[in-house]
Amino acid sequence: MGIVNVTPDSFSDGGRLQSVESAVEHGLLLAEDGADVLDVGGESTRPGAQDVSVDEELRRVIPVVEGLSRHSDVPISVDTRKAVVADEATRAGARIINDVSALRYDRRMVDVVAARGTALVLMHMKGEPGTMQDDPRYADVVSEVEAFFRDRLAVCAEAGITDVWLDPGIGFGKRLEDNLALLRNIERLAAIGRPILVGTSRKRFLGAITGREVGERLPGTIASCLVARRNGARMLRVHDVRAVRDALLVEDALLAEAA
Ligand code: HH2
Repeated sequence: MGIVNVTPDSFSDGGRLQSVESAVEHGLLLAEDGADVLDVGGESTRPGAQDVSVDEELRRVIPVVEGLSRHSDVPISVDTRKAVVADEATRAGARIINDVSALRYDRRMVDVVAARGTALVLMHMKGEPGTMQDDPRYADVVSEVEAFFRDRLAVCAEAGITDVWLDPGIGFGKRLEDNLALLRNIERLAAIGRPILVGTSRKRFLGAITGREVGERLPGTIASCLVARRNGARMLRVHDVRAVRDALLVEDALLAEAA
């Protein structure tokens, strides 16, 4: 899954069309690099991030989804917590809703996903983006995330939503040890019976391990993606599709050789 971020500063007055074009262009490059899904997001959910209004998010996201679906057959996912954005995005061509709140932020989201028949990503997050990194604590993080998924899947089942992916939400209300425990135990989460998506790309826990700033976390990203896949992840949400894909292909070749 290649990340197409539609960032606020690229939407300052006058630069809008150019920004849509560059986001679409970036997405098409990720598709060329081998992305199987393009994840378009107009709201940063980084720790401490502020909420974005519905209108602003629509303004950022919809033209990019339209542009990508016009120029590419690669399935488009929309990273949003808002039902209106999800609804408009699916009309514009999106086929997957990636809701980092797992249907908890906007109570109309469940109806939109059910009515539009899209696939859904349920991501675990403890707290809200604004405050989630303020001293998160777990008795047993893997069991808590597992229980959370079972609860959210029950909501989906009741609404008739069946095409569901699960994502442990690396960095979303998690300490370093929580992120590591989840990545080590993906198989336990996969045993629930749904495919697992994992997003480690350039995240802070990689900086905590390596001491590297965000722009220098590709090696850490690659290492974490290889391990996540070996532990059972079926999809990896990354900025650097080409580099991660190369690493996966080399690992494939080496493991095939050894077999
Ligand atoms: N991480 C971010 C955003 N959306 N969605 C899923 N399913 N899993 C993730 O791990 C995930 C996600 C990270 O936050 P953001 O601030 O949007 O940064 P970026 O999109 O550049 O990764």
